[in-house]
Amino acid sequence: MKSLLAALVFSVALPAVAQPAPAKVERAWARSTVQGQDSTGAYMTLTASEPLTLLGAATPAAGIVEIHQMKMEGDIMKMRAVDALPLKPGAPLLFAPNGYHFMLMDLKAPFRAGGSIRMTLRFRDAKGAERTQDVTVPVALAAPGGHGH
Ligand SMILES: [Cu+2]
Repeated sequence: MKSLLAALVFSVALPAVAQPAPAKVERAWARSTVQGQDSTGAYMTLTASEPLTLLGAATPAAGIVEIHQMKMEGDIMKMRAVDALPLKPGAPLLFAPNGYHFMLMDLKAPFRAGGSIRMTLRFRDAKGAERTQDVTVPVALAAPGGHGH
């Protein structure tokens, strides 16, 4: 029974290893928190190599992760949750303060600059199959790499 289970796990795990990452992830970072703060933003640039829809993300560091969009409505900056985001192959999609971002809520511990969190991005590909991608996201006070956009 044990060896059958091991074989099953192996055969299930194998295709995931062989599959290339659905998207290129660049400039990932999450904003560090101050005492008592229980939500923060995570940012990155995603470039898909095939048509993808971003469905969401998860991290052990937060109870809830939502895709948010910041938008000016008149003179007021408003934030709203987005269900899913289409990614065009080769067209970088920016997650940045004042734009799309991952809203991390119900944080399990303070986010300290210099540390990092693990995030799992969830996509749907053109065939309707769900794909996931693990990302290591450094925690920082501000966007790394100066003023690059
Ligand atoms: Cu937000």
